[in-house]
Amino acid sequence: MAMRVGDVIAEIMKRERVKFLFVYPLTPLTEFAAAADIRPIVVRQERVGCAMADAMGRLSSSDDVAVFGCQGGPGIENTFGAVAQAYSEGVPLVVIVPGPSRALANVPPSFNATLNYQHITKSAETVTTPEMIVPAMRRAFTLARNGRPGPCLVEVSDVFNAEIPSIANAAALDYEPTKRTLIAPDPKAVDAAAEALLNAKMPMIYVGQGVHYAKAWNELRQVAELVEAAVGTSMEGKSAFPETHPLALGAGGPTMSSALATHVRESDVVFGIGVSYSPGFAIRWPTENKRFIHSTVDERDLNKIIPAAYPILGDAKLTLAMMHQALSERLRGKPRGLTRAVAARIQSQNEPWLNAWMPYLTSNAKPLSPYRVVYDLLQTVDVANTIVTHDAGSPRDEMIPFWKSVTPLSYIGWGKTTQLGYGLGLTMGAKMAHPDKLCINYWGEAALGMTGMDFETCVRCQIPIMSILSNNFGMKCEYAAMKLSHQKYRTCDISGNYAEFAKALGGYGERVTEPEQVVHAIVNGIRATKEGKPVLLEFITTQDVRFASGGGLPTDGAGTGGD
Ligand SMILES: Cc1ncc(C[n+]2csc(CCOP(=O)(O)OP(=O)(O)O)c2C)c(N)n1
Ligand SMILES: [Mg+2]
Repeated sequence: MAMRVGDVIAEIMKRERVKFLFVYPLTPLTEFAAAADIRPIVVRQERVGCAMADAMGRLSSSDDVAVFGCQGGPGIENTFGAVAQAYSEGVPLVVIVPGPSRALANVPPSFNATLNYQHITKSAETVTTPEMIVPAMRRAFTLARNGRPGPCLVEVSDVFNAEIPSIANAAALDYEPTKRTLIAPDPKAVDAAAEALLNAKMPMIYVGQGVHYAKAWNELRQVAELVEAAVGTSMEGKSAFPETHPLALGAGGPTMSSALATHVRESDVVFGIGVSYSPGFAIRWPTENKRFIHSTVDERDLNKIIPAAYPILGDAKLTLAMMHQALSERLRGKPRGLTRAVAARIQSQNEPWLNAWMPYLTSNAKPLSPYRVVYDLLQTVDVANTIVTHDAGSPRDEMIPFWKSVTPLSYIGWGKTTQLGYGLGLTMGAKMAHPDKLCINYWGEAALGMTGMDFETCVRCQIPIMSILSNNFGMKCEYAAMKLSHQKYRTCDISGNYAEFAKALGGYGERVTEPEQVVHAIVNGIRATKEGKPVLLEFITTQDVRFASGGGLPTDGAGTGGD
């Protein structure tokens, strides 16, 4: 007797605490996983299954790296977008795919995944002999969860069913679960940064996803409260710091609060912790009269966009703990009593801004204001026990400044690349990771068009998420850029009744047109999720394009959101 390659993969998955196989047929892995009591979740398209695995990795801070499997050729071709998204966001993930036969791996038009995935994975390798599988799996899980997390590809050529003579049974399989090991920063670099922070006139802390992966939430709070600096986050870092805290500025992408925008402009020292300072849909940092402390685990982030006056390479938790100590020594363990003034400054910057937005957040207009939907949602759900994500387009820009996260990893932020439809799979993965929490994705109907059919997976596999659809019958953020084609050929319009769609697939659907129905529908939706039904609430919203771009007011000009 000997184990086959597929049996060994399934056994290794179990040892790596993999509970589900997110999968689209046909791959032999589905059968091997089921034989090992790992439940396959069969989705309707690859992007969604991969996004589910992605969410599991994120929400466990990479403790539980999840696996996605699919067919070679069309399956792995169709998975490309999802892996590219995970790579850009720095998300741990292992993708296992059967490859073309060894004989034809380099003969066109065979799709050679190992070659084609080179630029969107941390590692991509082909297993061509049965014995290679164990070290290949060990490498993939190790790389996925260490350093800057990311997706790793294992392409198994025609050896899935081959026996490994040296492994008679599971007891003979020499495989320990891989570990995450941390890189501590240079104490001198931390010391210099602490000095700079304390000498700053208007310091701020800018928090990225690295704080989530390092589970450094407590350390972050301790440092913020000791140095008494305002704290803003990237979209990925959202929920790393309670957004109701007096020192909180909120999260920023294309849109943000006025206080965050003001601090981005005016701070003289910015302590970026667990951030990449990447371009794209992230905050664009001015660099004049500003010095940046840049803490990251990835040396490729340093001096990528902003000049790093104080580079610190290392894990965010260790960095913050050392920073706390360095600050403590200088302050004799006590804050300087600045908190009240800093909090008052933040409040005075946000007050007129929030007052200007309040009529939209509480609007009684028809079609509905999307801000009213977001605001009512925030007032109605148990925020601490809810996991939320936005989608690309206006939903992201409407949600980021106004949703106030209070617990770590309760918001799945993204936007390094912005693939419409990503949010659904993330929320499905979140619900599988946290069945007791309310899991919500907020999206538009163009996003729904990309992945919406996987609402059927929610029904079939009993994944009772709550989808909040802002249906404005068009790609509202694109009209301004597509004027002529729209005028001549109506290129921006979209149609459909998605509450009916949800019902037809067996879920709970409700279409909402009246402002006074909004809360009611949300309450109905929450109840349905508790009864085990996936929910799609379709809010008919305005095409009005007002966004808090760069901390702006609703009157600052229309059509300035990103896409
Ligand atoms: C896969 C993909 N293709 C194209 C885009 C560009 N894009 C961003 S938002 C958007 C339209 C969004 O429309 P909708 O989902 O209805 O949201 P709305 O802005 O109307 O609320 C498009 C085409 C994208 N982000 N992702
Ligand atoms: Mg739309």
